[in-house]
Amino acid sequence: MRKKVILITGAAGEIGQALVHQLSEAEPDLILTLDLSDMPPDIAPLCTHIKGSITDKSLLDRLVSEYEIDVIFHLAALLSTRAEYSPVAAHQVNVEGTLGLLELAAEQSQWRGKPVQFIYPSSIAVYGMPDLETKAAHPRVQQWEWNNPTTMYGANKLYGEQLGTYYSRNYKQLAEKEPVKLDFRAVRFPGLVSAFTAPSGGTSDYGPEMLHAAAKGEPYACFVRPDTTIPFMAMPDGVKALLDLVNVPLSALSRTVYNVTAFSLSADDFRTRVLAAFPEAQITFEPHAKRQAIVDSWPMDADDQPAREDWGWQPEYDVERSFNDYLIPNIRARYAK
Ligand code: AKB
Repeated sequence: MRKKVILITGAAGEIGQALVHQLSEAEPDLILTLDLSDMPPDIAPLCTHIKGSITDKSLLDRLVSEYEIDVIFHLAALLSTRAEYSPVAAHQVNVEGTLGLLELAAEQSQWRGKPVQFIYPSSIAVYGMPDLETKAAHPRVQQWEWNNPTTMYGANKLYGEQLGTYYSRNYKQLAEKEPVKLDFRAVRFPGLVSAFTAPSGGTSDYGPEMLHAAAKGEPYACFVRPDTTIPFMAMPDGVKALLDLVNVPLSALSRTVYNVTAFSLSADDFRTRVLAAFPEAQITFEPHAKRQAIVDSWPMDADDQPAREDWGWQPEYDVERSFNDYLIPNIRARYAK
C-alpha cells in the first residue's frame, strides 16, 4: 500500500520552512518535501526530503508510484526580481512546473477516487497598477481588478491561478465520464516577513532586508522610495492562511482564489519601526528605478473580505503585534546567538 503524504514543493524556502515546522506539530501523515536544496538541519528530521526539481517528470512519476499524495502545498517558484533576470527559467518553474504538478494531482485524484487538495500561494504581483495616481486612487483593490501584471512572476502566478481553477472545474470537460477533479485553492499573499529566514529573489524584500540588516548591525540602502506602500504579513499568518484554507470544507468556498492581507506600510514607516527597535541602525534610501517600478505596480492594499466571509480568515498579527511580539524579539534572539 502506498503511504499517504502531504507534499510540499519549494519546502526549503521561507514559507516552506515555516510550514513544515507548524504542520509537523499536528499532522500524523508523512510530510514529504521536495526542493532543489537540502532542508536546513533543524527541519530535516521533521520530514522526508527529496532533493530535486519539480520540472523533473521522472522524479514526479517516481513519487506517485511510491506515495498516495493527499495534499500538495505547491510553494516552489522563482520570485519577482529573480524571474526578471531569468524569464525563461521562471516560466519553466512557475508555469511548466505548476502544470506538471496539476497533472500529477489530477491523475492521483482519479486513481484514488478522491480529490487531491492543491494549495497554491499566489501573490499581489498579479496586479499591475498603471501609474502612481491610479494606485493612490484605488488603495484597496478587489481580486479581479487591475489583473495586468508587469512582471514574468506576476504573469506566471496569474496564469497558475487560472490553470488550477481550470483543473478543478473544467478538466477533461468533453470526456464521456467526468473525472474526479482535484480541489484547487489559492491565496494571494502580500510581502511576507519572517523573523527566522531572510528573503531572496523577491521585490518586497526591502522590508525584511532592512530589519535583518539592522539586527545584524549592518548598514542598509533601501532600493525603493520612502513613500512606497504595499501590504505585508508576518510569516506565522502566512502559514495560518495556508492551514486555514486547507481545512475549510469545499462547500464553504465561493471561489478558488482569495486575497489575504494583514497590514500596509510605507518603506519609511518600516524604517521608523526598525529604528525604534534598533536606534543605531543605518538605513538610507537609494531607489533602484526598475525594482521601484515593479513595487509601484503593486497595490497599496488588497481587499480580503471574501476570505473573511467564506472561511473566517483573520490575521493574528497586526502591525504592532508583528513587530513587537514576533519580528523584533525573534530577530534579536537570532542574531544574538
Ligand atoms: C516577491 O517580492 O516577489 C514576493 C511576492 C510579493 O510575491 N515576495
